[in-house]
Amino acid sequence: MKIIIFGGDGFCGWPTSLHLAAEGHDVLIVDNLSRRQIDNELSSGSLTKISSINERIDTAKKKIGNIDFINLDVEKDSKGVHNVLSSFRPHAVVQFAEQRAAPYSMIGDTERRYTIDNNVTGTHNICSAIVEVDPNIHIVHLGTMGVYGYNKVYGSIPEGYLDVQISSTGLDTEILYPANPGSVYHLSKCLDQLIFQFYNKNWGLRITDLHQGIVWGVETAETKKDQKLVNRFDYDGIYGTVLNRFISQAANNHPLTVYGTGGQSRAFIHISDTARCVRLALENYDFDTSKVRIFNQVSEIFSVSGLAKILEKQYGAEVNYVENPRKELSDNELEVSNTGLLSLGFEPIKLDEGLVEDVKFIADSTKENFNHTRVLTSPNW
Ligand code: NAD
Ligand code: USQ
Repeated sequence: MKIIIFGGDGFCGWPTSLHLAAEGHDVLIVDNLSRRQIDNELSSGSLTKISSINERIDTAKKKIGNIDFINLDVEKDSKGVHNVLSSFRPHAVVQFAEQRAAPYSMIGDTERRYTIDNNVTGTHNICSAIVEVDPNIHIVHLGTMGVYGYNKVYGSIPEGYLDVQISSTGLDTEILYPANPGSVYHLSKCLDQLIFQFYNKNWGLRITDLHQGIVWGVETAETKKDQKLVNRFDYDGIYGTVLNRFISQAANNHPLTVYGTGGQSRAFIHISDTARCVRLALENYDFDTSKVRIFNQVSEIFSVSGLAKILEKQYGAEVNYVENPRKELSDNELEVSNTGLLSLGFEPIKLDEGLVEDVKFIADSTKENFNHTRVLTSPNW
């Protein structure tokens, strides 16, 4: 299959591109390298030393499979998006190319506007160009569990749609799950959902939205094949996500930074499973297109304090409860359906299987890069 990976230089996009190429697909990465730019802006790069995109692609061509790269901004250059679709003629595209950090999106006016403009317009440009070039191209988008909010108000969280009864008429129907974002970043993903709903309704576009939980881990079978293929690993207070932060903190004798009570429950998935799930969604493209297909791309639920306790017990990490910089529930229960991907053959990696290896990798390879002053850098909101 010919596949364009928008955002293929990022934390999720790079290992997914390698995995797809390793499985025999023909992959074209389209990325404007803005994430590397933001590393410079925040002075807090990846803990692993990532190669330049050219080194990555040259190495991947030798060691992995068919893979190429084009530098293009999907938000600013709509013509470029159109051109790359008409020249490469993909069967499918994967949309990872968004500003993905909730804290970054809450720094101030510039970052709020950048996140909405970049994410919403970029995603819309892709949909609009697909209508023109070939409406049969399957769009796979990385959404987030954060579109639902994290609570059990409507019971266990279903895959995208909620069964409801209209009280005035008694009608039983299905609606898009009520959006409940917790940051401007999460809001951008809620807006993406409406774009997909309309493009599916009006032009019948084939769209899969993968509402992914928090990704943890760093290496996959493919990134391990050469040091130049290593994945990025964010640990700072803006781009670092909770479990990877805890892993790097445990490996570097930094107290684990539990925000607030640690009673926040979230869904998690290992980076190798991100790549596998995206492949499953791409390869199983023959589905009912009367609505957007939505899957919850998650493996397990943990509370933040529960994760801290696991690392405390296994690695002797010290736990530090710090004031929560975020506006969020201090405690929540969470239950999430993930039957869609399971039915396609997804076999989730569990935390205890991957954790030891990831902590060891981070401890062995990144000690000199860990900067303790980059850990508590989140803005308050
Ligand atoms: P990342 O920041 O590492 O990667 C995003 C990539 O997109 C970067 O390489 C960046 O340069 C590129 N990009 C951004 N805007 C672009 C534009 N306008 N044009 C071209 N390229 C652009 O983020 P990630 O962690 O790999 O996340 C990828 C996707 O997965 C995001 O949409 C994110 O919302 C979603 N997601 C991530 C996680 C997670 O824990 N990392 C969890 C759930 C969902
Ligand atoms: N947290 C801590 N300590 C930390 C960092 C975070 O206690 O050092 C807490 C936060 O307060 C929050 C939870 O951990 O309650 C998760 O925070 P996070 O930074 O790991 O994740 P989040 O901001 O939700 O965003 C990440 C990705 C985003 C993705 C989302 C999936 O950056 O792209 O969409 O996870 S989900 O959370 O399921 O919506």
